Amino acid sequence: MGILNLTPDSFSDGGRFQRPDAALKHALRMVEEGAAIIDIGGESTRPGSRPVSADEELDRVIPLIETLAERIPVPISIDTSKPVVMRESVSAGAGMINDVLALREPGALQVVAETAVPVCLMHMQGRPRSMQEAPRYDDVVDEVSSFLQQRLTACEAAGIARGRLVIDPGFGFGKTLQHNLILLKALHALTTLDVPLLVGISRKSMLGSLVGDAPVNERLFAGIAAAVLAVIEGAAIIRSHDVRATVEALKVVSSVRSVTPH
Ligand code: YH5
Repeated sequence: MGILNLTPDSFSDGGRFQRPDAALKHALRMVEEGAAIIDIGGESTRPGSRPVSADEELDRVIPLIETLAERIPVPISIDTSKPVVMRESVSAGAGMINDVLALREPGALQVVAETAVPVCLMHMQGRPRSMQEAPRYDDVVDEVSSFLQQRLTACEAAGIARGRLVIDPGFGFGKTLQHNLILLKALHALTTLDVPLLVGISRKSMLGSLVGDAPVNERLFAGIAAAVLAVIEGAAIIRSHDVRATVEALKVVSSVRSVTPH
């Protein structure tokens, strides 16, 4: 899953965010590099960030989804927690919903039940504004696993078929470095829930802290190691900014896995 960079572009003449042609070019490049899904969303879930309004989010993502849906050959995933953005994005051509709140916003379960697309349910302790202030767990693996199990049950009760569901432990979302490391080491435990596992570690601060406080643009090698470990431990989808490097590293993992002696 390639992350479509929607950072503000000072050369933009079409609003606060990247011009559609620049976004399209980036998406096409990630597809060429091997991305099977393109994830788009605002920046509202970074630690310390404030929520954006639904109108602002719709203005930002709907025109882009309409443009991309006709021009790229892989599904577009919409990274949002707002039911109205989910509904309008699927109408505009999105083929997946990626929700860091795991459909806990009022109305989200019903909106998703009225669509037919896959949905990723992510674990987060707290809210982006304050989630990194004092994350606390008695047993992080147990708590993340129980939460995801509860959300799977809530989805099925709302009429969302289990075959549409994907889960994600939410690296960096209300977790200390130690919590993140424990989760990565025990990732395999989540495969017992019997739905595909998505992992997003790309460029996150946990990588920075492991390699001498590296800035965001110097976390690639650490991110590749984390992606490889995640796949070995059972991840089915890796969410990454660095598609070519990730795909090449994971080709090595797949090749070793699928080789048969003699
Ligand atoms: C995720 O893990 N993450 S948005 C801080 C960074 C770098 C990257 C520089 N949406 C996830 O990518 N959806 C985000 O420090 C997500 N899983 C799923 N399913 C945060 C992000 C980031 C934050």
